[in-house]
Amino acid sequence: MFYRLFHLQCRFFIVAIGISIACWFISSSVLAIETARPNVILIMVDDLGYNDLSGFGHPEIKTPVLDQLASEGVRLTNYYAGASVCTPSRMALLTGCYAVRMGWEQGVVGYKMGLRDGLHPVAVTMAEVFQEAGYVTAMSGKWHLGSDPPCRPHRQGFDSAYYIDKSNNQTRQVWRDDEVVETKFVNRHLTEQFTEEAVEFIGENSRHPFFLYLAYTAPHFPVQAHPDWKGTSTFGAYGDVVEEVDARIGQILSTLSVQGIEKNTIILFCSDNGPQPGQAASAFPFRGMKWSALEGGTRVPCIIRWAGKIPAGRSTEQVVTAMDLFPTLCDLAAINLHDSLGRLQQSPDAEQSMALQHLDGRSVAKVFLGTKTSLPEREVLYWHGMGELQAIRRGAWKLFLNRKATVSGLGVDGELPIERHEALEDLAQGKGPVLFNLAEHKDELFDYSAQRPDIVKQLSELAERKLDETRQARIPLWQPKN
Ligand SMILES: [Ca+2]
Repeated sequence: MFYRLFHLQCRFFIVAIGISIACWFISSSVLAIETARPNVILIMVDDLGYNDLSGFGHPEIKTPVLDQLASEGVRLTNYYAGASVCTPSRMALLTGCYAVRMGWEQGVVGYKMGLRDGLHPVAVTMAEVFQEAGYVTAMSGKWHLGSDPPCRPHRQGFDSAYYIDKSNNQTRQVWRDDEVVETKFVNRHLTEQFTEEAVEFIGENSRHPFFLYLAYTAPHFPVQAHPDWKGTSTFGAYGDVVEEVDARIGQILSTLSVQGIEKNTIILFCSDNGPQPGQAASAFPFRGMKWSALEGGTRVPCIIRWAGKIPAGRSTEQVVTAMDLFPTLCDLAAINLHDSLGRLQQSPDAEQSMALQHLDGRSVAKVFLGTKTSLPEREVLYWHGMGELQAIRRGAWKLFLNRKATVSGLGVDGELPIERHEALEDLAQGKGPVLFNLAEHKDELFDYSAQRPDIVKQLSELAERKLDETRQARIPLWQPKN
């Protein structure tokens, strides 16, 4: 009897130790995952052109912080914003889908789109996926994806949001979640304010994985320099504003350093579309500006740094789009996006009749990590800001379905040498589609359509097929019922 009792006690003791050890293993491995998960800071500026950073070739504007960031990570020379204007570009960035899949037809919130229209709450955003994965999520900056309560950022996956709901030329209000906290912001102070908010958020969350979307309104018009930067650049107010953004990003990086988390934080910098016509911004050597399907409309600077993980000092010509960032950042953070999307779309809020979110983006994590130099070719679709699909790219080939769209470079043409003006006139006089080779001619002025009818046919068919596909699977634009 005594022996049996002793034996049972021993067994109980051994099981208890076993459970304790197992618990220790589980908790320590959870802790290991917790500390290993990288923070993500996604910085997007507004209307900055391809040529507007010194590291991307600007002769006067000085952006030492971003140039240094690029030297510590990867500089992307074939990065495309999700669309040529603000609202659809932000839809694409945050959902991983072409904006037409989100019901976008044309324009931006408050211009060609209703003031109360926006990204439908059933759309799953990058912020929702990071939030579900246990990240603390926040945004600071410009939203422009809907102003009505269901569309606001803190209902689209951000735990907290400090933002202006439209462009800085469309509103004077600054919001914190559902409250207006400033009724007449001073435009020249916005970059400072959004930075201060971001710095505070990083300081408060440095011991927990976080996802921060810092969407500066600069250098979108009206271009007004902060008093501390006024006259500091040699490129007028536009140069002052871009140089301030660069310095403010320096403050973000210093904060990471002070908190000791610079190695565990992925920083991604990009612009939302090309230069606004009439501003001092430049997309050189590309033609086309904001709204346009020419390269300058969506080819913008992009830089990613993840110290110690992404090999430094590289430049890639791999075609990467804003839609790729959602799956790529999830991949880098070891989040299973497929599973997360499945769970989030089945939430009680989702309206069953709506299409499942089909991502147009793909992960390019291996290119960033340096384990692959390139990925299989795939197409890029170019919509005009007024909603028409105008062009398609695959490899170096870019086909404009209608040559009229290629003629106006919106101001950049003035920078072209005189012989290129003749090329532009020839282009205007031709008929049918236009085929460019971006590897040969960055300025989209030499037409190969007569020489390569095979490529014209292939790309025309591909464009038609992709257009049909994106129109079939769509979540409607959110619009108020009354
Ligand atoms: Ca913009």
